[in-house]
Amino acid sequence: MKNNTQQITPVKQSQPLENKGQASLEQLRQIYSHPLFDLIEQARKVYLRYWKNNEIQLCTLVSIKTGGCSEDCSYCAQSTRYDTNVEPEKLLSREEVLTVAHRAKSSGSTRLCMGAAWKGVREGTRQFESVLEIIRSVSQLGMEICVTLGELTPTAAEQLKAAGVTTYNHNLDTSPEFYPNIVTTHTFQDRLNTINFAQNAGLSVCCGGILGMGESVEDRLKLLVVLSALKRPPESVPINCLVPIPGTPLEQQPPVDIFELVRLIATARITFPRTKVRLSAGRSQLSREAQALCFLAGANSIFYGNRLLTTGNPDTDADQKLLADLGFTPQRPFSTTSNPL
Ligand code: SAM
Ligand code: DTB
Ligand code: SF4
Repeated sequence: MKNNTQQITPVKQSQPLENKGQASLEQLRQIYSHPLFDLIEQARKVYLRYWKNNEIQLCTLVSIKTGGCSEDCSYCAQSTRYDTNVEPEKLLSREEVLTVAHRAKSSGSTRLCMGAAWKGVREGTRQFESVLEIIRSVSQLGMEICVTLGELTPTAAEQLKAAGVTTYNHNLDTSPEFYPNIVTTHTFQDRLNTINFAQNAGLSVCCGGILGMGESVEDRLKLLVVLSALKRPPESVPINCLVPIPGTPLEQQPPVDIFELVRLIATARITFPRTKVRLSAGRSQLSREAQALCFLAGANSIFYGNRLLTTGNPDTDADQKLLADLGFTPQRPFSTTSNPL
């Protein structure tokens, strides 16, 4: 789809899409294609109506099990299918994770997101029992806990909830149509099944995607359509820009256009008024001004800390300066929208 704004009328609708059921692709196309400043204005109105202004969620990522993954996700540094510079490691110990969690908490982060390079987990295995132990310990710190461990069974989802997990991260990454171009070892439906199991277990879900894998704008909007059709809207939507990993099939992908990123963030904000929209991977490649534009368009969460999973993130010093310069304060843990309507 072209960003042809010529025949498009100015934004009139100042209501978010919620309570009107699932967003249609046509609705999202219309929203997305407004003149950029009209789109941002619309998203800003929705943001101000639902969220405390100038607050941002700070989340720290920790890779608790790095590399050696059986899956062939073509963006991923941790797949065994590609010759990347990531060496497989074993599961971190409870003590190692607690050290990171304490450090994250004292640096102002309110959510610990623990990621594992697994196809999935099931109840009763030694590794899963160890992860549950880690979660039980970290949950004593008063931080929100997010985990991303791949596919779940219904019982594993219930056990995660019982251990203290706040949110399960499982990204759909792109449209159902484009998905087979980037992954062949599992299906889009497999991902949806896990999201369902997580929601059925009472976990909130963090689910988003990656821009810049060769998908079209239509694919990005179709992802939002699918997210809007979930039983409950995601608690957070991470919007990642591809970090091209040498050795993967996507290593040569060009960077995402900043205005396409801003448009998608604004469209997500309008589609999901009560959802945290996270400006996720790829922030190191964005200027301070570009990031400010993303926040103006409705992003209200970031990964905070020098590392993502296997790649870099802006230094905490640089982020603290950016947030201070913008007049932002960190959101408290377990915050939801300021407007319960
Ligand atoms: N194995 C689990 C899974 O696939 O759900 C959890 C870890 S996986 C690395 C979590 C998410 O990180 C992916 O779904 C993808 O959205 C994101 N991700 C991974 N590599 C990325 C990259 N190179 N650039 C941007 N996002 C990436
Ligand atoms: C998400 O949406 N992005 C994070 C987190 N959820 C797990 C992961 C980003 C990974 C970026 C590439 C890397 O560091 O390996
Ligand atoms: Fe990477 Fe997760 Fe895919 Fe494994 S399942 S290759 S860790 S994105």
